[in-house]
Amino acid sequence: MHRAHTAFSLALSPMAHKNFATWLLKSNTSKQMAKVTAAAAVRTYNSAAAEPFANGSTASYVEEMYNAWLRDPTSVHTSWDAYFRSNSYVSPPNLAPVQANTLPLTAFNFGGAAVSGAAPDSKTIDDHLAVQAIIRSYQIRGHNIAHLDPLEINTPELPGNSSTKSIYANFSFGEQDMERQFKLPSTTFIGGDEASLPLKEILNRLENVYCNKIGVEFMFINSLEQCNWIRKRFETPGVLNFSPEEKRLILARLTRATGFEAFLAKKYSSEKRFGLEGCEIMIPALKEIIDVSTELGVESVIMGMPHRGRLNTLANVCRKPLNQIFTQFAGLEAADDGSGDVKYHLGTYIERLNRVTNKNIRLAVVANPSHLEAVDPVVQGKTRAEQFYRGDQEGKKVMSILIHGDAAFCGQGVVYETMHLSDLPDYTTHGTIHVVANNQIGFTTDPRFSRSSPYCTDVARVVNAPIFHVNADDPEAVMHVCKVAAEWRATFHKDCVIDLVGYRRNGHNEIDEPMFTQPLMYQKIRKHKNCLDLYADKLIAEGTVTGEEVKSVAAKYENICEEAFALAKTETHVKYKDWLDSPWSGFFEGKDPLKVAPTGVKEETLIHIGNRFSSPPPNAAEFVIHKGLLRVLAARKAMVDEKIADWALGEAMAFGSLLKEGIHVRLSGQDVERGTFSHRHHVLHHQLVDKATYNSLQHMYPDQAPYSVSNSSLSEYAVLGFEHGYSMTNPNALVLWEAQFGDFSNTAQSIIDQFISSGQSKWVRQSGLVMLLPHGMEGMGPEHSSCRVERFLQMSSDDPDYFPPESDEFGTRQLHDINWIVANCTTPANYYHILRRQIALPFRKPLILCTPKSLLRHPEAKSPFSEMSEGSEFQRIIPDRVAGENPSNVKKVVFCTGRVYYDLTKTRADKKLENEVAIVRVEQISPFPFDLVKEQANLYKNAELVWAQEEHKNQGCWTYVQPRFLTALNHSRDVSYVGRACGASTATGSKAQHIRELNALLNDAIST
Ligand SMILES: Cc1ncc(C[n+]2csc(CCOP(=O)(O)OP(=O)(O)O)c2C)c(N)n1
Ligand SMILES: [Mg+2]
Repeated sequence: MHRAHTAFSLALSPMAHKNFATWLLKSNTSKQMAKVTAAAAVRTYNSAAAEPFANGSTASYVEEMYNAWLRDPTSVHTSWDAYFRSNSYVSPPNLAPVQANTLPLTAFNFGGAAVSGAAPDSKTIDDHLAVQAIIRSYQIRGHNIAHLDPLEINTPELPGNSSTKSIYANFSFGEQDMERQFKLPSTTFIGGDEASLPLKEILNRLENVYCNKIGVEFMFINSLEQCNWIRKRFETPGVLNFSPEEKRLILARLTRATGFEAFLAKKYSSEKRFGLEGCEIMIPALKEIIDVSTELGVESVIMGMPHRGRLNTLANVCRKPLNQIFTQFAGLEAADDGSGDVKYHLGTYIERLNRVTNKNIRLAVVANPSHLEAVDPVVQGKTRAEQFYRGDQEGKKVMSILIHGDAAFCGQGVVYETMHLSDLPDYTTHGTIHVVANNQIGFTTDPRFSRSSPYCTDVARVVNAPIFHVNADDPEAVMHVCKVAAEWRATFHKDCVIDLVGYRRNGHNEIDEPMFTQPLMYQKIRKHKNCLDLYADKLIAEGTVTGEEVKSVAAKYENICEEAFALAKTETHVKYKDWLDSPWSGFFEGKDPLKVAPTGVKEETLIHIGNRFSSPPPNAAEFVIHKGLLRVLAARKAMVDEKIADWALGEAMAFGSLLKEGIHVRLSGQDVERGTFSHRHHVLHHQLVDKATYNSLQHMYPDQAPYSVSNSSLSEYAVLGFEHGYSMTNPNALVLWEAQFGDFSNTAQSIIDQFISSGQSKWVRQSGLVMLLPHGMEGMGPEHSSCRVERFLQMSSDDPDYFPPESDEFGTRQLHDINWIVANCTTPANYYHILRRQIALPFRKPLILCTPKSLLRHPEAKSPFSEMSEGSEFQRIIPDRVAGENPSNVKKVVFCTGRVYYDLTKTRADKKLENEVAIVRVEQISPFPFDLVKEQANLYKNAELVWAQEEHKNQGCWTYVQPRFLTALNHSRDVSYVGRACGASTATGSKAQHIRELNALLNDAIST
């Protein structure tokens, strides 16, 4: 393994000589320092070496130093002596809780070296410090030399004789010291009830705990409590003892996991299934995590995982009916709408009794695309939402498990972004258990070419998550690690990682030939017995089971598979609905699928919301608000009194009225609380008291739904994925994600392409997520200008050549049939309505909304309350009221969308062409309002029709609207383009050029 290479080279590097172990152990730099020295010496690559003195990983060590120095200043290194003399160190009272088995050093009789009760001599102290350093070395570095690789191809080959004896010979200790009794420090639990142990026993126990089949990486954690918690779970004698019943359960589960893959291999030998062979233990591992978590109170587990072992997980962890899985191999037609997905991407949702804990449990595996790790934030968002709606504030009832491949875990940046959400107040899921199915290969690439870090799991260190590496061929070690992981999560509600180090018995998929690229590895694999056989042999040898029992368990499972296989053969269709991961029970039932609830509300409601939104907190006298914000509130109040709304007020009206109706509103994204453009100000900050805030939208009505608004981390990929996952959970919530500027959303492209645009078609799953994308060519340069609306439109699934049948339900039916809605509103009222329509619809569709920047403060971009009150509704097209009164005078109709409308009207006014040029706003671009465009064109029978846009010709809406215009006009009239020429970049960086281009397009558009 790559880790070994690093450990080894650092042990030999000159840097290694400088570390604490060399002087403390009085060792020379002999090559034969072997295991323990290697464990100590690799300190230099650990971040601990660079950490400040008293952080978690070094704190207890410092304290031990300090205690030694107190007893005898010469017993420590001169640098420590200087440090302690400078009074820089204050011994923290609670740093190292004293263990029950701790005795003062003076209580020991060390073979005559010290007399009981008398001060110990310096050799005794030195030797004790050396022992403590050894213990510490094992705790920090033991994982580097643990036997984690079942194939043993990458185990470090340390020079010389690495037998235990020769290791100790190189310390100040010799053979003669092995029986000497040493007091155990408070930072180890290897003694159990013993306060001291012979050196030999100390070394044996440490070797077993830290260098056997489990490698625990945890000493970087900045909490002594957490470090001690972990030490206790691994060091306490007997923790790895399993009862015969437990062993039989592991065997039975391993049999099913192995039998499932074997059955598929037998029946569908030429089908890709991304089998788990070489890491089958993952199935019993997941079951153990779920069992222990259920026992500890969890009722719902949401899982995300890639291709490898997915079918096995559905079958043997979720217990999805086997016949449904087998049906996926039969190549049948689908019984329901949609385009479906390949079998190893599908999701599932199951409620069942956990037979081990006798508790009901809900298990969901979230459907995911090929894009590795993209599902991670989606799972987190869904988990967070489920916790929120259950009132599970600490994550005691709902948890997530993320399963990763080794190459993807370290290679994909979204893993890091997702990890960084793990402790944020509005994004935490209170601890995720990450399981890495580490088969030591990614497709055809070896780890040494796919990562620069020693382990594939190092990304988890940034959030202080403990990492439990374990040899996947040791089922009992794996189960222990899983148990500890589940308990860790239940105790600390923080992430942790299980690194299951196995191998991949076949090629990347079952059709691939692995010998092309990994010949030596696969020669080993061919000779290697599978985990089930190894474990069965062990249990038979120790007398826990008989050979007959092993065979009968396997035969029983094969029968179950055969029966399901026969049943699957009787199926004539696959049903996508069987694979839904987030059912919305009760949402669709009894609803007219084409009836939209009204979006206008009573004027008094608008006034009430407006007044609250423009008022300081009720305790205003004590709550010091920034003067600038007092002016903002006063301006809002003046608007409410005049019954008009600007953009921020229109948005607040939408949110407030939905909250009143019991709809939870969640707005998330970078700096959304204030708003990138300082227009929103949903969270007022007390100018004198830290963390004292007021959010008026949370105080609109006593019985309102909750309002969540949260500044996110500076991520688009993970945060958009998270909000998408959030929106999947509850249809009765408005979930919005806002990009800082629209173009930054492209760093989340795979969430947009793989989930938002296509999720319903692939996985019959709906989402009403709103993406707010600030957009507009305002001279800000190539970035900060375009949200690349053309990309969203290109993915819209309405047919450019098809004019749907006209009826009263035309608009709703279009919404029903399309994959998402793309709009660019020009008025606060229309923004308000389109947000409310998201909830008024009897189904859910994602909404991609280009949102304004300068319009936020534009004096004309305001709406009277009458356009938001009862009877008003969203306008897909806003006709030209003035020109429309005398349409026969109109020579030219300019269709446009978004903020350019205001520039066009100003130019028209300047040219006094209000009667001759009509300007029609297309507010909902997709699905295209064929009916209303036709109506407008018919109104101006003899006029020239143009589409004007400020984006370059190959960008913006033109390529989407052009063919649809022709369809709407039945190809009887033409529509021509006015705007910028094609461009590679979205906008010029030169202000002067920007103005020149804008004026040209405005003059072109407004001319007759
Ligand atoms: C984002 C992304 N890039 C590339 C691929 C193509 N691909 C599929 S599996 C795979 C190897 C994955 O290796 P690992 O994460 O170790 O999982 P394993 O297949 O070994 O279980 C690659 C590169 C992909 N699916 N997603
Ligand atoms: Mg792999």
